[in-house]
Amino acid sequence: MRIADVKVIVTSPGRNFVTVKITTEDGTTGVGDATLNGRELAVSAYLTEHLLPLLIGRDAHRIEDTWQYLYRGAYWRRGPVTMTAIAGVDTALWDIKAKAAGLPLYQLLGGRSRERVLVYGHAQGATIDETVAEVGRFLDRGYRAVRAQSAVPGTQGTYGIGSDGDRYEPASAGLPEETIWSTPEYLDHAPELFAAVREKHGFGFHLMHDMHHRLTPIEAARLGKAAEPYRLFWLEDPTTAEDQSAFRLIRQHTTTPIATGEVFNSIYDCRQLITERLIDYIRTSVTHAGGITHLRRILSLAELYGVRSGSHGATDLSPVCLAAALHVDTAIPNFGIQEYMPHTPATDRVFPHDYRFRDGFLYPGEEPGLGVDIDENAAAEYPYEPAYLPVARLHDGSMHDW
Ligand code: GCO
Ligand code: MG
Repeated sequence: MRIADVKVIVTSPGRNFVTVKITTEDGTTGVGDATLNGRELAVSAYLTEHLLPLLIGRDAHRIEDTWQYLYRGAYWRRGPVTMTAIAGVDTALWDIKAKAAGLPLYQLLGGRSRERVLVYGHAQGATIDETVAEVGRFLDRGYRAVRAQSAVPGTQGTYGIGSDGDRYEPASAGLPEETIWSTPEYLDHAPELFAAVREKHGFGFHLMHDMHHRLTPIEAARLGKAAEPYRLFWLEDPTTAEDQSAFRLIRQHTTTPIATGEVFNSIYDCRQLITERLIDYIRTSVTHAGGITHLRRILSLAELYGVRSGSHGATDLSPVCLAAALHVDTAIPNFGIQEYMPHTPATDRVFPHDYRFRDGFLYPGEEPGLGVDIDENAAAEYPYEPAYLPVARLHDGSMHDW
């Protein structure tokens, strides 16, 4: 089954997405998500200029060999651009293989380990009261897990707060938005948010919160301790993870579970976090960690150490990524939870899909392959628009982690 054609489709139905579409000689097609928020065209150029010429004529069934060829064959290893580009190709090849077998992808990954995929929603508000009300709205719609974020007084443009209901879209057109951050205010505010949510809605659902890499390890340890009475499902991205050993300090101080990994792109980014049991959930996505082939390795390593999955599912990961994630979630033994932010109607139109949300769970569907496609005519209606993620500064003007 030779690869006859490979395309990179960049489309912007509300936000930018990069999609790889591979067609084999017999006309079977497969799609893969290769979106890297704010750096989309770097991945698109990497694919178009450097990977696509290598793929024509290769056997589409040789997924592992193609992965090794693209990873080792570049000499230059890892990094978000490389690994996202490889992910796009890898996911499309898995889609093709599953279609050729006439099976939904999860069957090729070992078959069902569960009937449905538990998801968490993202509740946001300009005040604690607003966020508490939003959490209630999610619970009313059947969600069993909700991440609560609320604007922090004394800051400007807090992470996780937008204007678009169920979804939070941080990237904006033009140059990066400048936001203002203050850790002391945040450390006082966050426990008040957790207390208010639990007081109003009780403990009968999973509550999580995203710190978005902004704290030092000792600050994160303090917040983890303060959060203990509210029994969080997890605290997400407490500190940056270039130095994985930094998580030891957090671990020494708190029993609040820790999740991280959305910016990781290889198993080497999380090896120490996993083998030293410094985290409870690994949140790496199909799109940013080299596709299904490499993500499976990460999740298998995690399984050995009792670390569960918590796949990143923000709106900047396309429906193609979400579909792929749901097949992985359905098959693996060490599934934890899946992030779910519904895409805009325009995005759903460009990417018709078989997965469905019902009562707090997602179902990947039974169509052969990933169960998602790209409508190229619809995609062409939404040309690329330059957009960036925000940056964060402290009150004195110095740069902080956004
Ligand atoms: C999440 C993430 C996102 C990221 C975004 C960056 O947990 O959903 O933190 O909101 O900021 O995916 O592109
Ligand atoms: Mg996050």
